[in-house]
Amino acid sequence: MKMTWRWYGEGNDSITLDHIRQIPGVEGIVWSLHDKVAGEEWEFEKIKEVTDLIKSKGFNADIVESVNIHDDIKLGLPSRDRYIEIYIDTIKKLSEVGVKVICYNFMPVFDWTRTDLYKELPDGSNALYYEKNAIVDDPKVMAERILEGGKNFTMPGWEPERIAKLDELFKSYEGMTEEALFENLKYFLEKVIPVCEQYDVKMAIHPDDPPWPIFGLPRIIRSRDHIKKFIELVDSPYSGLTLCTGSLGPNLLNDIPAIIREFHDRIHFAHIRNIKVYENGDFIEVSHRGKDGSVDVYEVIKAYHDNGFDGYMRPDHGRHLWGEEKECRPGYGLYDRALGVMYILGVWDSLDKQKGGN
Ligand SMILES: [Mn+2]
Repeated sequence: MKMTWRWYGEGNDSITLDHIRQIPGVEGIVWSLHDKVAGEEWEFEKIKEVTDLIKSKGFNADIVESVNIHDDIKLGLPSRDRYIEIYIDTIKKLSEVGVKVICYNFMPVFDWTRTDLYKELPDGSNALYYEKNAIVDDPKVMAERILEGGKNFTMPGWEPERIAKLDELFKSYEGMTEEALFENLKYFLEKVIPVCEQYDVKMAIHPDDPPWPIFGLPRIIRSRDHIKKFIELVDSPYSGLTLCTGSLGPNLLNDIPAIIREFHDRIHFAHIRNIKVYENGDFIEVSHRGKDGSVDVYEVIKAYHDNGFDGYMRPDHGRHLWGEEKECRPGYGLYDRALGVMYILGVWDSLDKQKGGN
């Protein structure tokens, strides 16, 4: 297992690479060109500049999260072929600097969704929160809330350019079914995966967050059965998963350790996050410690360890601690994620010892 850390780039993150160097065990930086909107070309010079900087601090730059997919691909419009060409061009450029895994998602219109970015926990820290009844009918109201909470940082999936076109976007998805969305994903993968095989870059789809349909839009990566169907769309190891415990976790019917054991050879990137699900179905992000939430984080890590997982892992979101919410990105503060790294590595190292390793 290779421990990594998501970093949003210079000037776009309150945390620096020098901070990250002091967290034990972090080998790689999960990066992206965060000023790019879906469908835009990625210039090689910009890719090289970011990855050179990351490597100069002693980290690998093996994972990109994310290269976002243009809505025309998700919608299956004739213009998708042009956007797929651009995507393929990006894959080739990324392979040139040694990128091994590209994380992406196939959620219509919205990426992740929350109703409160700074909900206070009993210990005085605060975290991202999802209240079912606070999902308002007008998605624009929610978009405004998220953009406001994001301060001046870019918010992946919530780019103002996209939000401005929300009405139009919703209209184009009218009548979209799960089946059609799967078909459009298959079309995309059939074009892209042969290139990935040739250039040795693995695609890793991120599950939908939260794991249920919102605003009447279908969501197709949210349970064991959906993942099974995805795996069979294009049966290549290069078409794999970013397994996110925080995204699958809010549906308590998802047995995450069992999902990891079943699909481990197609998981290229593991996101570890704990969430606490309340009786009414609302949920909040909590510390990585298993006992603090509804995800049995120990069993999750053990499922990876038992299967000799040698892919990439990162602590996903964390709470905001010790007042850091004033400057950090929502969900991406320094302290709780650093504690998360130590919890995950603590479990991992003790499992190594039990197996007789070192
Ligand atoms: Mn995640």
